[in-house]
Amino acid sequence: PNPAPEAPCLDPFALAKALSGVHFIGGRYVPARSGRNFAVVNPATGEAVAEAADGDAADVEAAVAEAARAQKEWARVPARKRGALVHKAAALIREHVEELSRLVALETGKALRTESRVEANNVADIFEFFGGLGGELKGETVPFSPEVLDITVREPLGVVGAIIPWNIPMMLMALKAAPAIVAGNSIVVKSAEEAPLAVLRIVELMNRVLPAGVFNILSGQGPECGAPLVEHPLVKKVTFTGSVETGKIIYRAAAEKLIPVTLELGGKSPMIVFADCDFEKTVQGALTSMRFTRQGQSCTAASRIFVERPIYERFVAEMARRVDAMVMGDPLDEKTDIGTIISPGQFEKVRGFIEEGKATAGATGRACSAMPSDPALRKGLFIQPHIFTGLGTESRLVREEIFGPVTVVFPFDDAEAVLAAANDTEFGLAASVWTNNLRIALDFAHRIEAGLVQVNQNLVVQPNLSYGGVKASGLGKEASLESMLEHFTHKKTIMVNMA
Ligand code: TXE
Repeated sequence: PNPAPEAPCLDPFALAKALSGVHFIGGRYVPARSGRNFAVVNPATGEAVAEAADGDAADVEAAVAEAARAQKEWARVPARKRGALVHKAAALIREHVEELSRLVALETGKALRTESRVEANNVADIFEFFGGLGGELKGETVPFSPEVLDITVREPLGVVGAIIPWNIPMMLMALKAAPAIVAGNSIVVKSAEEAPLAVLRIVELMNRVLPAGVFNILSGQGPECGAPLVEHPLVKKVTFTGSVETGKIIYRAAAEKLIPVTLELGGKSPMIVFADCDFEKTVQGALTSMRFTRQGQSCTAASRIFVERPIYERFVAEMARRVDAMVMGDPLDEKTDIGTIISPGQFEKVRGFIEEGKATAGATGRACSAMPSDPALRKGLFIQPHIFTGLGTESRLVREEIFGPVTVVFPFDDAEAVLAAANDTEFGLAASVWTNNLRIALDFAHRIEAGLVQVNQNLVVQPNLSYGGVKASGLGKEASLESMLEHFTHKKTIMVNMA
């Protein structure tokens, strides 16, 4: 049965209901084998808007069996044809951008205008980009002798297991599924408990074009549904975005099976601002990099900002003034800049950090932007963005990933000292340097320990640029041709002796 409407549905509440209680396996919607569901809650009101199928090992078994069957056929489809089909399916995503934006805003609390619509457009871009790469699955010829032909070919890995989080669920799924599928693998995704709906709809849309069983999705809890997927003997590659703790569990399970993993974990990204920067552009960059519009729930958020002393006071004041002018409210309202935190658990965690910061001697936490006044949002998970100054470098707010609308700002006088401070973290995902001095910019870009360093700009998502962290931020890259070749194929060597 197909419970969801064929045409784009701009009523996210109706669509959420229609998508209730199902996985998408082998080309069709199916309920959980156990018959159990769990509630999907609108974080702006606290109300349940849908039920999601509560997957377990039996559902994993069914999905992996379908994926393994389909993969054998899919790998035999010429690579350019596979790409062309993914590209065609991307057009369907593009037609449904508005629908998907609303649905993801409803389930995640991310503001429609500032975050959710941007994400939905990125998803279409990602499928389009990888759809164009089928012809790039090329090997090499390796010179040996005139009588021997040595060549390499790129082969798919088999069934890929993907585990995704809730902060940008559609985009993080697309970055895994698009290259995996074009490369000739099939995929089983386990969605995040908090955001199972928009990704489910995307899988159904893609299945209108792709053969049944190539792209499957399960909803469920991490240990009950995610763990059996990682452990399944027919899953030959795992790709994960989420917390460091879960990343380690998944890495261990993959090691038992000796399969490759890609891990996209957390961050504590530094933003280094020199006094000669373009002040206006840099303050704006701080706000965008901090992702206050997504309530700071971003692994690349500029969560440690270092500002050269001469402009420090002015910078902090201007940041606070601009965040104050942002509108926090109903994520589905076009006027809203800032939405909600995802779940009560994350809400309490972030509030704990804020309370700890406020209780720290010598520290100041400025709460910015007004809480929404609409009584319908009384139970919403809204947290005012906080800018902390005066914290010591050992504070938990400075060392741990908060994943909320909180940034810490420090003044600095010395370039070498600030570089050391920026690198003094277990993470290494992203960083930015803001200066008009090219020599300093490039020197810092080389010496900052991170997978991505930007100079005078914020995070620009581009499917053709590889992206991924070092240190505790992860293993491997996403996006780019390289991620498809390195992480979703293996290179087979073939030697033909013609003597
Ligand atoms: O993450 P989890 P949570 C960070 C961020 C946040 C913290 C906790 O700091 O505060 O993680 O968030 C699945 N086997 N990031 O609890 O637990 C789970 O069901 C297999 C950063 O949401 O890592 C979900 O689908 N799977 C991050 C996914 O893992 C398991 C984005 C992520 O959940 C599992 C999100 C298990 N044993 C959180 N346990 C980023 N890098 O952007 C859980 N899961």
